[in-house]
Amino acid sequence: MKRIAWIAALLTAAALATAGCGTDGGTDHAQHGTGTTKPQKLNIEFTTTPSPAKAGAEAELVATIARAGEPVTDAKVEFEIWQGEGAHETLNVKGGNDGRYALKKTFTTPGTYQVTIHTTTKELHQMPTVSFEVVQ
Ligand SMILES: [Cu+2]
Repeated sequence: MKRIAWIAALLTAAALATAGCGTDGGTDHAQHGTGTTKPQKLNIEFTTTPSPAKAGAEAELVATIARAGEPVTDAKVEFEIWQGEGAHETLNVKGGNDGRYALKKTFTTPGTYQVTIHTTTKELHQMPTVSFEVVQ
């Protein structure tokens, strides 16, 4: 019973996460009917180079995406970036080689930023939010 409730909560969270995403409804939840089992959760890691990023200098923001230890090369990735109560900026992220998705960006204001990594694969959508620092 407890387990079922947990799974239901997960499914609800997944549905909410998808609904809450700013993408154009293009999230493909089609059943592929290939007899494959449940989509496997992605492992999404975020780093900046340099870390911490420096205000006024170009930084590289990198998401590394894997599934069951294998790089995911065909995900659609967007970084939604904001600081405090500031405006959110959503940027398409190119890449995918070796599961590495990166973009270069220059931040002018130091401080703590949030980034939501909107990640869409054929099977699922995951959007973890992490914070990173920009220093003077
Ligand atoms: Cu999303």
